[in-house]
Amino acid sequence: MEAVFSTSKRKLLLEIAWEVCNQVGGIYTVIRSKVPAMVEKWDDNYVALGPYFPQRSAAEFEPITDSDETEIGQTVRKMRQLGYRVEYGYWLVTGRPRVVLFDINSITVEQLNEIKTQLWLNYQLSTLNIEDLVNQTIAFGEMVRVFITLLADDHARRVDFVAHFHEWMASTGLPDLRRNNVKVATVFTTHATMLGRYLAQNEPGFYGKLPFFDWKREALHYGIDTQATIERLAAMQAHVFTTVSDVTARECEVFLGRNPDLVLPNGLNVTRFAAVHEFQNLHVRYKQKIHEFVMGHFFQSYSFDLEKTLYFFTSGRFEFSNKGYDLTLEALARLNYRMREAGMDMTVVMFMVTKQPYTSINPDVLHSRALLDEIQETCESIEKQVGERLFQAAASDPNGTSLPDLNNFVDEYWRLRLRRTVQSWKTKHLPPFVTHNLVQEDDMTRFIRQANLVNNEYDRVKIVYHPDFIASTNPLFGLDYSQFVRGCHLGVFPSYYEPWGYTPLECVVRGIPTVTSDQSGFGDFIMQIMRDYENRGIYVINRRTQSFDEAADQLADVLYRFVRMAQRDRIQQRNRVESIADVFDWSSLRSYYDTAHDLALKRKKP
Ligand code: U2F
Ligand code: UDP
Ligand code: G6P
Repeated sequence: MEAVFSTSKRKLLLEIAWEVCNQVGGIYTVIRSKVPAMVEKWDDNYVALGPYFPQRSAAEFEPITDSDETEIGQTVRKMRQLGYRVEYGYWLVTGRPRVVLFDINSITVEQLNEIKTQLWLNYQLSTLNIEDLVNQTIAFGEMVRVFITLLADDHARRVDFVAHFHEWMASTGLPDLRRNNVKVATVFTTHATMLGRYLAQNEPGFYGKLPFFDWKREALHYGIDTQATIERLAAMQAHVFTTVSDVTARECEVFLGRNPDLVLPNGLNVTRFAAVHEFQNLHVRYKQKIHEFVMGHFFQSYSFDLEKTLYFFTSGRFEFSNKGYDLTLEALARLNYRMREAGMDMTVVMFMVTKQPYTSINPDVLHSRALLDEIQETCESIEKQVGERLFQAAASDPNGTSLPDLNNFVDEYWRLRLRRTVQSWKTKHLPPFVTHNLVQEDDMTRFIRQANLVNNEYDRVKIVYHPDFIASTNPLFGLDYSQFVRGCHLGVFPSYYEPWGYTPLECVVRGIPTVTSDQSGFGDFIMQIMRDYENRGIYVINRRTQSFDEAADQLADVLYRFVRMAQRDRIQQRNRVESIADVFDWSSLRSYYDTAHDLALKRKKP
């Protein structure tokens, strides 16, 4: 018998995801940030597979044009000869791995129908009335299957292949790879369960009911039978099945019929500064930018002391209760009450950053910002004029005893211009709590109104709901998301449903303290590996055993303690947060992936 999987053979890893060269959500962050650590171990034997969308891929893909005699190059040619459109090249991200991208339009409607028929006959996978995205993923899954089959048929004698599939969207071809006994060891990672995401959002008391859900009935009820079945088939058929946290592992048994073999926590490509204080300097620099926004947004109505202002934020997709936006607003209303009762002179500005349909940025918000910029320019001109004239006056003063009256150095023109601009800027209206014109009212605006967090002058907690992700091209902040995070004081993410949750982790590696929850994969992980996490600026809200009301109180307590900290303590806390960044570097966390790949190879062995 031929020894197909032997320890002495070269190993080659294929990592397959819908989000390779195609950013949709957090999975892109997983794959992309992990590349450098993967390439460090696998070198040329690491190849990513993804879909090809010319517009989106263009910016991060460079084709290989030379003749390429590697196994991958040969297989790409073979697929092209069979009539498939396949792109082959480098993914232009740190680590620069090779990628193969499949143009799903090369699958004809007839072919797609035939694939669906086979999926039904072999696996009772129904694909009636599916949305177009599912059609696309079936075409993608088929091309991945053909590619891996050709690759393994031709080269498995000399190379051990491991194929690591992420999410159902990459995995429609996985069951056939097993069925046809293709010589490849398979790993499937789910980053959430389709059913968990839907049910957590729609079923009150989701976690209590978890063991009792009938997956099929719920899948049909929510119209996600196809997706849920693909997910289930992939989980059952893979040699090794994994997920990203113990929290999600609990759902897998109920919804996918298999307990994960391993949990693979998510990391980041952490780059720390040689000088420790550098990230503190960046905090001040970007905070200044946020100050500018806040002056433009609020000071036309009333002002407050920016030296005594703290910036909190939350961010993520618009899953109102899953992401804990409801809890956050409730806790802020309580914080506002307590701060007012205590007569505090601190101000908290809370940014709610998410994505909702809008028609434009609110023109008043833009206009106010523009006027503030004009005031700033006028002040700079006055400063320059006064400076030059003072210098001349000082140099020509025979005695040099008295400081001249600076008012005399400013032209009438500038005086008037400054007065006019400031006057036309001031308004009696309250500063709006949403920066954009939304297409319609949503749960966020309703809750803000209901909690009466409408930016009254006497409120100590102000709200800025920014229904778009932050990008440096956005005129309101002029910061990219990562700079914005650095400029803030605290990230608030008390999620109810969150398989992992990158946003609190992204705070930690930038030295910004953060709130998370024990129902999020990240929060659960931190509680397992660290005892003094709270002392290090990671606050975990108990959403497992507490009611909404109790959790809101706990969060309000955390926030209230935070606003009473002295600046010195905040600075030290940021140092402590940042010092744990390395724990989440992929160079430490890759080992979980290594274990999964080794286990898959072991199980595949004849
Ligand atoms: C998880 O985050 P995701 O990036 O998967 O979250 P989304 O991008 O919103 O995708 C959610 C699911 O929706 C499906 C697909 C995704 O897994 O099943 N989907 C879709 O139906 N249509 C699309 O166009 C795109 C996706 C998780 F929620 C986080 O907590 C983790 O941090 C993250 C990384 O592990 O994975
Ligand atoms: N994010 C962003 N710009 C923003 C807000 C969020 O790029 O203005 C990113 C954030 O950096 C994170 C991702 O969106 O990487 C959200 O990932 P998370 O794991 O928290 O949730 P998911 O969307 O995957 O459920
Ligand atoms: C950093 C800087 C300090 C600055 C402080 C502001 O630590 O190095 O110079 O005073 O940030 O901290 P705060 O929490 O008030 O934004």
